[in-house]
Amino acid sequence: MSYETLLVETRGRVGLITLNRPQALNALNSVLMRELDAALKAFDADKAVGAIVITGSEKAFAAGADIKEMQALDFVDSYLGDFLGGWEHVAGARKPMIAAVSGFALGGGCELAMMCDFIIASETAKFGQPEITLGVMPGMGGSQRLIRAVGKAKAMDLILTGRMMDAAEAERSGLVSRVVPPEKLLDEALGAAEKIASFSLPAAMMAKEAVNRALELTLAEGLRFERRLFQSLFATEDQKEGMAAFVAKRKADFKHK
Ligand code: CO8
Repeated sequence: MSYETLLVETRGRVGLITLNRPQALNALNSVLMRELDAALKAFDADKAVGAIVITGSEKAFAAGADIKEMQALDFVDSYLGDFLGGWEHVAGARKPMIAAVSGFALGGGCELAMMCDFIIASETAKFGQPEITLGVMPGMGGSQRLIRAVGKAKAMDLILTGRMMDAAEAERSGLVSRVVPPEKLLDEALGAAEKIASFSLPAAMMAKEAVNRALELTLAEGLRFERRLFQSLFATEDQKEGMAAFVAKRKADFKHK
């Protein structure tokens, strides 16, 4: 399938999606949202893919929602059409998903990066929620996911002032897991994704599910949920293989990759 706003390919067992609207710094319009949803669904369904990387260009991961597209929207159209509602499907991708961020990740771009399971940033990355400067506020999860990632003080600072934070501050704040030089970004993200894809896919997907549930459940319910998933993995051949390989001092060869 070919896309108008994305480049989609596989590298080994990694599905790589490159946002590709260079003329608009990868601003997220409705075509891109639909295409990203379709590409993620295709990777989720593809047994040859064990993890996904989403990236942009060197200058911009994505400079936010497409301001030119949404400028003329009114409330009734926005409400009846559930404007931005489709992004929940993007966030719902089931396989592990890494954002590789270089340059601007602003507004919806920062929110898209936060929909991924973790963010690897280049030293040039700049994160922000500048919606306030446009007379609006975050609408794709920024007010909910940013506070969970960086805490209330930093989230309020970014959302209320609209300022950008650089990669070093983002790493200090816990928004990104690694910062690397720009020329190493894609290799670093692909390497991490390939590593994840070499493990048992049911284990990786359940681990992702459990970590994400931690944001929504009480500790007691989260621990119970985790334990049930953990116990269920003992029904897989990959648990037998992983533990047998450890005991035999050899590399595990997981069946459900
Ligand atoms: N929407 C549409 N077009 C954009 C956007 C955008 N968000 N960002 C940049 N562009 C376009 C510019 O209009 C310009 O096009 P043209 O050449 O036709 O004028 C081109 O991309 C290049 O941009 P600049 O010339 O501005 O490049 P600079 O290097 O000078 O500046 C900046 C880069 C600082 C990133 C600047 O472009 C900028 O401030 N962009 C807007 C950032 C912003 O406010 N983002 C938040 C948008 S609101 C939002 O995301 C709401 C989230 C809630 C829902 C999300 C749903 C998807």
